[in-house]
Amino acid sequence: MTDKTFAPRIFSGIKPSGGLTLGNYLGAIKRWVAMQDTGGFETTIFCVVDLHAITVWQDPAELGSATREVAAGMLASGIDPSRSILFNQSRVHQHAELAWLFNCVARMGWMNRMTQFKEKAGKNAEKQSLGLYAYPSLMAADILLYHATHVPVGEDQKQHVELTRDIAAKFNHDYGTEFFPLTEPVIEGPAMRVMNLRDGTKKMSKSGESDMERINMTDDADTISKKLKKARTDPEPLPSELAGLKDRPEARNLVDIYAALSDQSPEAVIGEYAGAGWGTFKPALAELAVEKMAPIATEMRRLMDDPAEIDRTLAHGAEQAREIAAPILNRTAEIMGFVR
Ligand code: AQP
Repeated sequence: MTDKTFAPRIFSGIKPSGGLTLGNYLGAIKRWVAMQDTGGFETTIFCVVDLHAITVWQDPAELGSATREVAAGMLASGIDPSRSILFNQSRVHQHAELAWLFNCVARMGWMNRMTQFKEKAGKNAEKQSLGLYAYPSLMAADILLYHATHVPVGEDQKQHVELTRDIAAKFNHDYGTEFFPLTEPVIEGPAMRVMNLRDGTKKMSKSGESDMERINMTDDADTISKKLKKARTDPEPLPSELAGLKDRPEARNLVDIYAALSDQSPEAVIGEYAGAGWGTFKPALAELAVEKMAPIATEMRRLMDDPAEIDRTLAHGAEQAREIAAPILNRTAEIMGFVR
């Protein structure tokens, strides 16, 4: 293994902390499929990050089914296990081991700046798990364990990928090596932050309180249509320029969702619907969302009917992941001076 040249390689993951949402699909999975198919990457690695899920309480009876559901969502959307490595994180123990090494590289001050921890912990920081606080260090391990050069993520994860670069740079500097790459976040496209359908200032999340605030990837056609038609908006029609959506977060969100689903820019969507009222735009959006998402939901349900097959796919992916991860962890330990 040379220490300086890094083949273009992608790593990204989703935590099984609930069912997948349209945010996960547009902000992550849809883009991963495109990168797998036409991105020109040497290796594409996608992970169900179950160790991240337990940073907040997960019912053991549900963690397994959520893990399989996330895997089914990736497979149904076009992640192909013969071309990408797909596995669940806890099966590859090197993630946790490298995370510990990185806990000793990362600085408290860096962790204290992480906005996701502040948002998730709220006023109850003292009662959160140590794991939630250390989450970004495990995420850095996930990425650097494979020498991933690019990480496609939504806007919410940008700060964590920057921290991954800080950890790699400090490790390289402290140990006088160039062993770890400085990974680039890939944040592009109109749906890098899909918002809650009831409150356009909040992110659409798996664990949000009301089911009406998100589209689940398992929702059927009627449910998708109903949720989009009931999505909160304002009384104004769509403007003729994108700038007219400033300070209209719910309207902007629906335009961005339309753009991402139809592979257009938000400007092109505004060009087509300038002056349209919600009575025109919402049914058009609902029809488009049903056309794109309902077949994925049907395929997800088919895959989830055969959990043993999903488990075989994840086990095979874990074997492939370990082949890359084990030598990188061993070399890291060697650089740090461990007797192995
Ligand atoms: N609303 C979103 N818009 C765009 N991208 C999103 N992602 C998540 N929500 C949106 C992207 O999906 C990938 C996996 O994220 P994750 O599920 O592992 O973590 P998260 O961002 O914390 O997701 P949730 O839904 O908010 O989970 P909970 O509610 O359990 O905390 C990432 O690339 C993320 O950017």
